[in-house]
Amino acid sequence: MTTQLSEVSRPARLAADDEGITIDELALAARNHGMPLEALRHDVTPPGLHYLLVHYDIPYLDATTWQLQVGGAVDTELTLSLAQLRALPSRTVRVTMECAGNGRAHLRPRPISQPWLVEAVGTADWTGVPLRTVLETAGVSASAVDAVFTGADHGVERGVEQDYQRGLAVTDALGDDVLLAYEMNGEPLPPQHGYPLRLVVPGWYGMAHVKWLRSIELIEEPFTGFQNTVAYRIRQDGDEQGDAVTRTAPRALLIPPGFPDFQTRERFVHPGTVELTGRAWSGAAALAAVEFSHDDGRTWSRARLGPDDGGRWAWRRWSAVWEAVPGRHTLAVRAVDAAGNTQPDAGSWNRGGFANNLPHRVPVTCLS
Ligand SMILES: Nc1nc2c(c(=O)[nH]1)N[C@H]1C(S)=C(S)[C@@H](COP(=O)(O)O)O[C@H]1N2
Ligand SMILES: [Mo]
Repeated sequence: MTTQLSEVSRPARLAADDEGITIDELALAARNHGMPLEALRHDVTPPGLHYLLVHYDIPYLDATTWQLQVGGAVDTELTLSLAQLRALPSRTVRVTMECAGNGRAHLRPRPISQPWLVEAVGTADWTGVPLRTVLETAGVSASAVDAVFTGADHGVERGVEQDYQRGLAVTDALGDDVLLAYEMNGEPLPPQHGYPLRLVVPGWYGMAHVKWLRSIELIEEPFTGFQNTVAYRIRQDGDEQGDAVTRTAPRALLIPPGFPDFQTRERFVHPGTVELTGRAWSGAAALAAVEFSHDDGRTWSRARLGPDDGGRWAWRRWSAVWEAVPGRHTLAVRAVDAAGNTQPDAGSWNRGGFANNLPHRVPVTCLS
């Protein structure tokens, strides 16, 4: 047995054609739960139903001694307590957060990692201090290019020991709605969602929203840490550099209609008019439309979009009507954004299973 961690990361494995979910994937899935799709009914996801993703262990932090360090290429280094952060002017932003690996378990071949179906999403009202306020107080040097956010959690990933760390370009870090959040839905952050402080970067996939934040360091070269340059890259081959995973692609989800079978989750409805509803969002360009199909994507029609009163970063409700007739059907939905991007049937496969957005398909049996 080796007791040395390697200096070089190994690429994540792809499952063999007929390989079922492994015990390692099951262990990840049991720790990192998704949001049950019926919870799409809530504008704001109730606590405990929001999806969860923790790479290592949830740190046990004491907010009375915890401090945030801000340093590196700044005029004045800062050390801030939670009380000091709470005393600054606050903002609340409603944000739909989605893991970059959402949908991974549907890909063929399947990248071995957290085996999400499509439920790695949730919407919360995040309250905190605009990151810009803290950065302006510290005075970011003109030479700074990236801000590096470090969490209090520590682990090993593909052979490399590390703190969870992400770099974000200074221009993105100074964005209007980027928060250092200490509340989720009006309550202190739960331990699993980053207590006492996390970063929230609206419109970006989950990996950017660093939890259990303990330091922010401004650096003068682009950040080359693991989570930016090794993980979270869109690659076809394990050894190419690939493109960074950033903002969310459009996605619509359907609340599975009718009632389920306990073991298989197969859905049943009775014949007649079925009201279909769900949510859709897009981080890169604003959501423009949702399309619905009752024949497995052969024909599509426009769904009705609900109000956008949750703001730019929150999902929107959509609805459609389906006249169910006896038999087996596959319902499908897809979102379209203002830049014309939609959810392709093929072509979003990549080695890590990131930012893939196949249309959501739900098989339903209409009883006679
Ligand atoms: N410190 C730290 N921050 C983290 C993570 C982590 O493991 N450690 N996971 C990231 C990933 S991959 C996702 S998808 C989101 C999940 O946020 P949530 O668990 O609050 O839904 O947190 C991100 N922030
Ligand atoms: Mo994630």
